[in-house]
Amino acid sequence: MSTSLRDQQHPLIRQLADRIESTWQEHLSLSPYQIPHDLGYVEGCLEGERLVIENRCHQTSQFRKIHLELAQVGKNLDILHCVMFPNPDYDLPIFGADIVCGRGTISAAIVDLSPVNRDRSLPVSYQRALFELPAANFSQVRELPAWGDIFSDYCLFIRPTDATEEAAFLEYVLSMLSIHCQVASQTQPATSAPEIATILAGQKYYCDRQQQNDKTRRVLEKSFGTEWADRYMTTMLFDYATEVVAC
Ligand code: BLA
Repeated sequence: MSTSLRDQQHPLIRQLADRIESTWQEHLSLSPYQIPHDLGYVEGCLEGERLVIENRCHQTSQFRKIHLELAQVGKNLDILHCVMFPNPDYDLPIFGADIVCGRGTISAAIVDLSPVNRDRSLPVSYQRALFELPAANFSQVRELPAWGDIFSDYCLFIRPTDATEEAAFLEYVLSMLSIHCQVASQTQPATSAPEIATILAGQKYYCDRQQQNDKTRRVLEKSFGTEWADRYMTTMLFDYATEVVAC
């Protein structure tokens, strides 16, 4: 993927994309992940709005799919989307982040480590590290939508109001990501079939909920139509495993 799209995007998106990738490179041993052949770089245009999407994916022994997507709609809407799907035999939360920027202003900036185990709580190793993070104050905290019951107590969902808040959001995302990469690297796979079945079900629930985000769906439908948008949301953004696949 060329870096041209991110160079045209809001500086927070550009900086976060660069630093997410360098954090992955620092902590993880990345292997290529095969993106469906027609979904790596996508351009669509319906109703006069040109939508460009660039996807980068990797995998590691702990993660089935590590996905960074940058998208731009016309000149007015910039999007960063990032999700790390653990392999279903690892009891790890799902890291997710989304930034939506309309006409130069960020309306939504969200990041979370979302638990998928039976009681939907983060493992103690995460809680201990996250608890230590310096609390940042944001003046506009947004309310989660109804489908947002997947998010943890550490979820940050804000509308940053100035450059200081943008920088604080960036640092929070990177701290969370770095904790995640470090804990994940030290985690052993689960062995019992019931444990793995619970993780698979938790990951499916996460994806089902995310697929209910009508705001994402509408942007994709406007440029690509209903069928394509549905395929994209279920196979590229929030696809889930149904069994453990050996690497
Ligand atoms: C909101 N996501 C949005 C919005 C748009 C998109 C236009 C509305 C912005 C606003 O309310 O201010 C669009 N997001 C996209 C598109 C893509 C995308 C088109 O990623 C990809 C092509 N969304 C995620 C992930 C999370 C997430 C990983 O993809 C969280 C970890 C959350 N996005 C999320 C939430 C909202 C949102 C919670 C607010 C939804 C609402 O208020 O109804």
